[in-house]
Amino acid sequence: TPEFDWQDPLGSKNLLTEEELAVSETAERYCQEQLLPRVLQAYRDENYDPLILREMGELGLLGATIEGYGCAGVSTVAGGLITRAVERVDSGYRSAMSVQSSLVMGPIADFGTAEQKERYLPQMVQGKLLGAFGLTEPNHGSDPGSMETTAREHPTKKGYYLLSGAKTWITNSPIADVLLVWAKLQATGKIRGFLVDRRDCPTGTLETPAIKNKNGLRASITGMIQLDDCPVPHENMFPEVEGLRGPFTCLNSARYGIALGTMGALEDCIEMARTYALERKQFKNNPIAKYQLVQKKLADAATDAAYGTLVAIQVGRLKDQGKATPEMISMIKRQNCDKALQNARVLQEIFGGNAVSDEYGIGRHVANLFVTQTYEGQSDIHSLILGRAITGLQAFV
Ligand code: TGC
Ligand code: FAD
Repeated sequence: TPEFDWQDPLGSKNLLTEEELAVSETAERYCQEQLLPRVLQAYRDENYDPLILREMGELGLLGATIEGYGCAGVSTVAGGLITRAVERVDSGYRSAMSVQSSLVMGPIADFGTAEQKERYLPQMVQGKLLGAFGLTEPNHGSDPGSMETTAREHPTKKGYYLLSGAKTWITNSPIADVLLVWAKLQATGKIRGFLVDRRDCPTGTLETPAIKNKNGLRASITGMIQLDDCPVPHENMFPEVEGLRGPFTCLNSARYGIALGTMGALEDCIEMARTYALERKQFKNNPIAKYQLVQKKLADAATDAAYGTLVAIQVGRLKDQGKATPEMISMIKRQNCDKALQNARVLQEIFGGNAVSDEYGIGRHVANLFVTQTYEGQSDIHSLILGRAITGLQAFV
């Protein structure tokens, strides 16, 4: 008779191919051996070491689902297993990687010209060039369609646009070499994607100040993108994609990565809480793991992690077959982020006063998971996307 495995209660491993298991193992080993030992100090210092993306590049973990240009070309599920391994250590490390892979390399692969792909992808896959994705603005977060950033024809320099506007809460922006900025083309009023290459921007036209003193995601660097008549050559605009379809197509991939990624963070919380509960003794020298209320917390969390993992694998398979809808991605992004946050918060109680020490790591996951529930569409926004699909009536406005 098969034995129950509390770390994989519903046997999700059985759904994975040999290649996916190998990718997962490589990623897990790197993350546990190389990332885990440095995360506490990085979080305390609010510091992100860009060398991490180099290391990930060497292992083939960046842009892993993309075909060609030195990318690994693995399945969507394998890409998700990489995000799960990274987020088991810290959501901020996963964020830096997701932006590089899904939100900058992905759209260049999907929408870029042959020259754009040749110029950026071979360097980005190695982590030698770093990317940022600028959609959110100070006045427009959940409603990016109302953005104010514009691109107008350069009045004197032929073949150039001038970009002006501000993006905020942008992962990696202070360290990025190439910033994918979504802006309205003045001539048409339509949203277009522009590859703003820091190396080519004259002084004073592009600033990317960091946003400091965050109370979550501190091991990831976040900033603004301020554009003041920044000249960008016509050939740096994505040639065809127009409107919100551009940014949202890549968000489908990034949101998928978060759905499996947050299961890694939750699994780490379960493992830490279980170990703690077995070691901590209260009342007649009993481990607190013996008490029913503590066991229920672990049972709830393990159930949600197992369910969340299975559905993410199912949707990943459908995505590779061209059968996944954006609403499916909304459903798993919302559910997995919400469940990871709720359970992590409850598991935190198992640590008693020690939960307050950052050495125990659970508080860091809780603070990070709030952010995962907020970015890439806050959970209530995903509820409205689902509500619209179920009723045919939109409730945004
Ligand atoms: P709506 O009318 O719904 O759609 C406008 C156009 O966009 C298309 N579209 C999609 N296409 C592909 N995939 C999707 N998921 C799509 N969602 C929409 C749609 O078909 C339509 O195309 P067309 O050709 O007909 O024009 O637009 P709306 O303005 O009513 O949108 C409302 C809403 C709520 C759906 C949308 O704005 C939304 O999802 N808001 C949330 C904002 C968000 O997710 N921001 C993410 C910022 S990036 C980020 O957070 C990165 S953090 C990364 C990290 O650190 O890990
Ligand atoms: P708002 O849109 O102001 O929403 C505030 C609240 O109101 C939310 O709870 C929301 O659900 C609710 N709300 C809004 N509209 C409605 C409605 N119609 N009905 C009901 N409720 C509603 N963005 C990028 O472009 N690139 C990045 O790399 C990036 N990285 C990020 C990193 C971090 C650490 C953080 C915190 C954010 C990042 N973001 C990034 C921005 C993120 O995507 C936005 O914060 C998010 O989309 C929400 O937008 P907002 O903060 O403006 O909130």
